[in-house]
This record gives sequence, structure tokens and C-alpha cells, in this order.
Amino acid sequence: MREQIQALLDETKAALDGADTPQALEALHARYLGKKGPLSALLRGLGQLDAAERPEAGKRINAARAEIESAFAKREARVKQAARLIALSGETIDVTEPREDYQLGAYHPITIILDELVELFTGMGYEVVEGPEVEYDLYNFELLNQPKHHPARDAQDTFYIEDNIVLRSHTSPVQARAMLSRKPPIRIISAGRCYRADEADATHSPVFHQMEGLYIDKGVGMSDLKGTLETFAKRIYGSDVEVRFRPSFFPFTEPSAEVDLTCPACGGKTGCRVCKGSGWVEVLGCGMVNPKVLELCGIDSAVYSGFAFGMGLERLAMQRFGIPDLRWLFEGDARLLGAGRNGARADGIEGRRGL
Ligand code: 2NL
Repeated sequence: MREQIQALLDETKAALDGADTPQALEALHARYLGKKGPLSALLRGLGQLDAAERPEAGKRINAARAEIESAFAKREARVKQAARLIALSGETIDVTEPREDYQLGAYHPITIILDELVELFTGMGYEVVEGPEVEYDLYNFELLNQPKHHPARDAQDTFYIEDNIVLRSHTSPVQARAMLSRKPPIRIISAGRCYRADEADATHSPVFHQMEGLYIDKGVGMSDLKGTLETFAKRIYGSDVEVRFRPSFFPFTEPSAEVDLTCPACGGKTGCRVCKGSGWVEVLGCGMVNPKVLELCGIDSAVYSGFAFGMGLERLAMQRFGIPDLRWLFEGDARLLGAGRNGARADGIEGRRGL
């Protein structure tokens, strides 16, 4: 009897080790623990034993049944766990897998232009300076030779916060502050948001971006200004671009000039929408710093001279990327960002890319 039970235990455990699905387990359960199974047969056989041996043999059979049941329970837990893992692995999502139609990010056209300008001018020894967007009248106008009652101060052109506080209408006040706080040589650029009380249309916005440069030292002349701006033009627009200086007027420079470049879209040969058929586009204003401005900002105009220039970044971005309406730059339409990708142009005219 003892050997019989041991053999049954060994056989059942070996069979259980081979069962790896719930169905196989169920079949084994019926076979070994069912009414027609070997344990039931053993119990039925008790009657043929001597009465003295029966209790001991009964205990053995029940112990064997308990052992087999616990072996089933253990195996069942393992089989269930394995089935669960298989089911889960089929449902696994790899959250790190990139989507197929992934859209790459892109810099805003204004950022692209600004980064290029900062790179270029810092490479020429200019330092980037910053200043407040809410500015005193003193720095925005007075020190830049635009005294009280100057037409540019009109409330129709400038956002007034208080009588003597405005939203800066250009980046020049940053440079005025630098002239007051530094000693020449001064070689700085300032860039950022500016504000004017303009109705938004294809070429105007109440908020826009400027970049200005200022160079003050002994003996700075118009030739330095021309050389600097020609370098700027050829580095940004390509070495075959031509530069044209036209006389102009700004209250803070004397003499003053406006700078045109051969059209970055058509190369100036044919004339196109970007240059309105003329072959030239206007890119910036500049001049020799008005001696009055130098004096107002605490710099001796008998010893020092300087040049300054200023450009509107929206206009540069529109010319470069073929953006036909300035408002596109502020509307947050993601398609606009495509203009900056790969130097593509929004208007489909093949662009000329410098650098
Ligand atoms: C334009 C023209 C210009 C300046 C900006 C400047 C600044 C100081 C002194 C003298 Cl502190 N000048 N800035 C000079 C000439 C032109 O900007 O068309 N900007 C969009």
C-alpha cells in the first residue's frame, strides 16, 4: 500500500509538471482526484485490509490526497500566472516607440532671423544688451532727439501707460541706457518686442520686433558703417547680394540712410512680388549717431563718434521666407513654422540662402 501511494504521488506530480494550460490541469484533476480516480480506488480497497491496518492506511490515503490537492493548487497558480503574462505581453504598448507621422518642431521665423543676427554681430565683437519694454519717455524719446511735441510722440503712434511712461516704440532706449552707463568703446546690439499704436494689416502690427546696433569709439566713420552693413548683408543673404545706401532722415542720426539689397527672392534680375518688380528690397535704416544724442547720453561728441542701425525683424522674415502678410507671424498657425524649415518659402518662389 505504502509503495502504491508513493508511486501514485510520483506519477501525479510528474503529470502536473507537464501541464501548462488550465485545460490540461482540469483533465488531470478529473483523472487523479475524480470519483473514478486511483485515490477513490485505494479508499474502496481499505475494506480488504485487516481491521488493525485500516486506520493507518486511511490516514496515508487522506494525506496523499491532501498532498496531491496542494500540488494541484500550486500548479494552478503557476499556470494562471503564465497565462496572464502571455495575455499581457500581447497587449503591451511601447510608449517610447515614435509615431510614424511625427511632425518635427521648428523655430519661429522671427527666432531664426534673430538667432542669425545675434550670431553674426556677436561674432563681430558686439555684445547683446537688454532693457525694459515699459520705458520712460526720457529714454524712448527725449535722449534720442525727439523732444516734447515731436510728431513721433503722438498718442496715435505710441502706447502711453502714464504721462511719461510708454511701451517702447523702438529698441533705441536700450542703447540710450547703455551709452549713459558705459564708456566708449561701445559695441552693442539690442533686440526685442516694440509697440506702436498701429492697426494690424499686412505690413503693420501693434507689436513687432526690432534689432538695433550701435558702435561708438574714437574715429568711427561712415565707411565703418558701410563696411559693417555690407558684411551683414553678404553673410546673411549670400556673397553675391548687392547693397545700396539711400539718403534718409532719422532724428537720432545725421547723416542718415536707408539700405536696400538686391531682392533675396528673385536676385534682383527679374523683379517679383517680394520686391514689387523693382529688384531691390529695403532692409534697414542707419546713420552716424547725431552728436546731440551723444551729448544727451553723456558722451563727448568732440572726442567720440558712432554709427547706429535698426531693422524690423518681421520685414526680414517676410522677405526671407516669402510670408505675404505680417499677421501670419502672430497668429499661431503651425503651418507658418514650415516657412522656416529647410529655408522653404511660403510663397513658393525659390529662395536664395546665404551663410
Ligand atoms: C529703422 C531705422 C534706426 C537707429 C535706428 C539709433 C539708436 C541710438 C542712436 C542712434 Cl541709441 N540711432 N538707432 C539709427 C538709425 C536707424 O532704425 O528703420 N528701424 C526699423
